[in-house]
Amino acid sequence: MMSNQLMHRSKWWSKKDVKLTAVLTVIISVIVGFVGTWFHTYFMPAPASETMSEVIKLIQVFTWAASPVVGLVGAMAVVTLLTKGHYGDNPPPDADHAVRNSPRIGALWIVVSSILCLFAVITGLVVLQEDSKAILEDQTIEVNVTGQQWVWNFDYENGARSNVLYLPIDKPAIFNITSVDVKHSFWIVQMGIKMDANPGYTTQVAVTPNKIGIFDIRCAELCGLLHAYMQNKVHVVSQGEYDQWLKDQAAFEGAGA
Ligand SMILES: [Cu+2]
Repeated sequence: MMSNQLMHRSKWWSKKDVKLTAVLTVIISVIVGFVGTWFHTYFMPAPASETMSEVIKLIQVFTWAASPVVGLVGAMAVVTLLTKGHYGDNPPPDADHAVRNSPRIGALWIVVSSILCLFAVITGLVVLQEDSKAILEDQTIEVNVTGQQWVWNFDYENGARSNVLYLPIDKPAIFNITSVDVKHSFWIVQMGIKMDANPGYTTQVAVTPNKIGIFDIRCAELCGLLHAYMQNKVHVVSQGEYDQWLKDQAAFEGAGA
């Protein structure tokens, strides 16, 4: 009993295990921050749109914002496992649980979590907003995207139809997305956009490609046996090359009809 009272008289932050937890929190946070941001971006393709660059930045910011939480929980787990023994038949009284019994720490934790959540929501919305800005612009390409088991089809305003997507560089493209059978998800991997394709429904997403090349289109919603093979390509080309392709493709469709 006496030792209990003595313990509460000494400041909690001067306790050995609290100091150890604090040091470990910093070390684990820094490791998780560095490894987390490196790990994520290492496996991500080089961006082919501003949206993708923003998404990668967002992942890094979120990883750094979350790393102190991982650090604190990890440090507490390590310190508890290393320093707290088995009490046997004499468990410590509730008064010993300085952290659990402190309303101040509880309140602080609610405030910190709320701030972290708000930060994630606001920064996320700011980046999403960048996507939809293109929809409001006049100079846009509109493509109707139709998902089906297990291919994507693209219909252009001039009647051209293809399962290879062509886009001119530096011009916003709007996709009107739907599906003829089950739910799919239209994903241009290197451009950082992904949108559900629902039967009987049209969803929209926009992006401005900023790199010439051939990139991957995938389905990001498990949609049946050959879901993994539901892959098409997008060719990002110059405006002139795009216009020519569109004309040829429409003529080809016309000849076939
Ligand atoms: Cu699919």
